[in-house]
Amino acid sequence: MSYTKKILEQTINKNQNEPEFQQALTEILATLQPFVDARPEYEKASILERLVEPERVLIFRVPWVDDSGKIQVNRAYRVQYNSAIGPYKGGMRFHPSVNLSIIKFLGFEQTFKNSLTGQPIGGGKGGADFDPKGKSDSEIMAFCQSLMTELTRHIGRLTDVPAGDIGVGAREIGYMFGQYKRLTNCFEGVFTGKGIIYGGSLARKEATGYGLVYLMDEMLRQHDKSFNDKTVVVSGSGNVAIYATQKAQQLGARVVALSDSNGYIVDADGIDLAAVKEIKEVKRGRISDYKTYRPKSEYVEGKGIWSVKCDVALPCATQNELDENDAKQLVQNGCFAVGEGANMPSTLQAVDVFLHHGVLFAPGKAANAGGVATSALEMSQNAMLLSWTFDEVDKQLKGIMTNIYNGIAAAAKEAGAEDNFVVGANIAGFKKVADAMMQQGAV
Ligand code: NDP
Ligand code: 2IT
Repeated sequence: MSYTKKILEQTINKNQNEPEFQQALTEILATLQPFVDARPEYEKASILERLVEPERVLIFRVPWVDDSGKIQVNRAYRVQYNSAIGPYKGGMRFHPSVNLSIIKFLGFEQTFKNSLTGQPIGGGKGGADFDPKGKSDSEIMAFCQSLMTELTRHIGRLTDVPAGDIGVGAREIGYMFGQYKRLTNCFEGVFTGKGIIYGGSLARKEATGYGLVYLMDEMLRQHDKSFNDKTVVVSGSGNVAIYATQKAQQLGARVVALSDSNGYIVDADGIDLAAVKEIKEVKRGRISDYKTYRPKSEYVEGKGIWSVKCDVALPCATQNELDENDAKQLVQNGCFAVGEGANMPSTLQAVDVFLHHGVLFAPGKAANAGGVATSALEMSQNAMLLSWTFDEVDKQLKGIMTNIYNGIAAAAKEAGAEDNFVVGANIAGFKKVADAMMQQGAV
């Protein structure tokens, strides 16, 4: 049996109750197989055995007191996956679905994603099964402070630098950063996505969504297409979805649908983003509220956003939100490009449908790398004690996304799989981390 296949089987067996982790492993190892098996030096150095095993996994209790005086308990995680090319770097997710499988899949993907950015950042991810929905500000603060009372001892600006993800934005990062500073007596760039007035980077908030559209725009351009006058469907209505919508609209696209976990809205005239920002960023409300701003729009309860006809689909909500049937429907409706703003939003079967039908498909680890890339720019600015303008950061982000596209396209072509950006991203991301591990010996 091939080396890659053997490690895939072994690792799946060893991590039986972790379906999301198994899915990410399968996607990456299956596409790496020809590349790795043609290079016996990787097997000799046990690169895959080391790559699939996180360097460290932390699981800890987070006790906090709610507004009624009752003690609540959540479970938190930090998976420090791989530090071959830089300090562990990756977001924190607060969502009731968070478990070890989800944080491991995210950390594993992050290792490759961070490598693709070309910046010196390793892979990590964390989170908690805490549900921020319906919690007061003081409850959010109590939770964040308690979580940091433990996490502080495990992180540092040159060790592990967390950031935001689902359920974690500027408010949560502020509370976590504040508690870290208090416990360590040290003002350091230990989080990214911080508020602008205390060390955050301009354009970090916009970066994941903007970066996604920059990469897709480059991909379309190199295939004689563009966003101009195209119909786009974006899922989710959080940080990534909002700024992907904004940039797509700036490039002349008509974004006609957005969603949240309750349902989706369709606005054939094009989404009014100011309304969405007020609902989501200010009021922390539901996407169904959009109808009060735009009475002619339609709200549909439940799943089904991928049945809305579009040219370009940008899944920006969560893992496995787009399955095989959704992919078939998109293809049938004429969708010719899909860019993953979320992490692993398409199931393995959905990806197969896209590739089989020649849809231009950009996997999350490349397409949504603009967020973490701009986090690394925030780390650079913090280290230099200075801050760049919005335009300077945005220009660098655009350059990084163009480089990522060119890198994954070249790697795909070299592997004999032109325009298969899943293969391209996995090989390009893997190579740098694997080679760095080889040069550092048995660590
Ligand atoms: P937010 O919390 O800002 O928004 C998440 C959005 O997705 C919300 O609209 C939410 O709806 C929806 N959503 C979340 N979970 C589910 C679910 N189980 N089913 C249906 N809808 C769901 O998060 P982000 O925008 O930051 O993150 C979105 C995705 O992008 C995630 O996969 C994340 O890992 C990825 N990502 C984020 C980056 C960043 O910089 N923030 C960088 C790279 C990737 P509701 O409010 O109803 O829960
Ligand atoms: O999935 C991701 O890349 C993020 N949530 C952003 C990570 C970061 O460190 O900015």
